[in-house]
Amino acid sequence: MRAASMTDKVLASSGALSDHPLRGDYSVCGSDFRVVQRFDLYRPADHALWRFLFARQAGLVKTHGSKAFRDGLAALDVADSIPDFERASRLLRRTTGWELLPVPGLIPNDVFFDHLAHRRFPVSWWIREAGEIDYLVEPDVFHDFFGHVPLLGHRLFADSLQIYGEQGQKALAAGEVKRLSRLYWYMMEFGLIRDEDGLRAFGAGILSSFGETRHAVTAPDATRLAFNLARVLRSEYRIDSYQATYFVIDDFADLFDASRQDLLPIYRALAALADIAPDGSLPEDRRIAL
Ligand code: HBI
Ligand code: FE
Repeated sequence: MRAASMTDKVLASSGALSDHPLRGDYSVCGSDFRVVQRFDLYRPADHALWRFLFARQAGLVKTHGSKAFRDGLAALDVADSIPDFERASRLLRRTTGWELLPVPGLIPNDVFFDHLAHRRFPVSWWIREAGEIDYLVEPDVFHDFFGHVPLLGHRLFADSLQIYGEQGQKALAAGEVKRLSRLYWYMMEFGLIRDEDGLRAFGAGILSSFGETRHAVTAPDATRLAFNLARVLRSEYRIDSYQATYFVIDDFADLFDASRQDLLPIYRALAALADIAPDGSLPEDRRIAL
């Protein structure tokens, strides 16, 4: 495929991003969107930016991140420079059978789901510029690696993510990707858990964000609801501000069990019900107190 048409395919399948060009180089990837992680193109300033972001975020993760995330992060041992995806893949293949796949950035839904269903996690290989430390439109290597990769070493989370990929393929066929993507958003990106340390974050969108980590776990004005699959599948989300509502699990088994449901009948039942605004509430919502 030509580079221009690959970019078009990504934009067409993601919707929200069509008003700015994608920054990755799509001319060098195959139809699976894999690229080579070009270590020779990282400048010293890129590694320095990684070290800065890592140190700042690792400190917050100690007090705000779930135990599973902290353990996974420590095992990766990537504080000092932009990580080598091959090295991390060797570790993950032994623990949960996952591997990392370098990509130019966002990839189309069908390709994304196929990779997840086969235990390949797509990771943007480039890092943000120094002038955009705290706000970023497309996922870079810090978001993708620091945020998502630690939990790929956790058996139940890793299995849930593979099943999400399979659910994605079914949702594509059923025209239900928009609804399913709310599960990814509110769990894989913005999930909270009550673990042995109390209320903690495990979602990548939270734990790769300096500001949202504290907001999600401690802000009195954020709404935290007990995880409920149907509630999540009805809930709209915003991509341009902190989340107004977070969902809380008690165990990764909650996510695993939800991921395994036959979702087609649930989609059908929900079609008759209104979506819920990001800051909306229902009488039956179960709030989790701080
Ligand atoms: N591509 N690289 C990348 N990372 C994502 O998280 C991603 C994607 N393409 C599609 C996508 N996410 C979502 O739209 C699906 O989960 C629905
Ligand atoms: Fe992400």
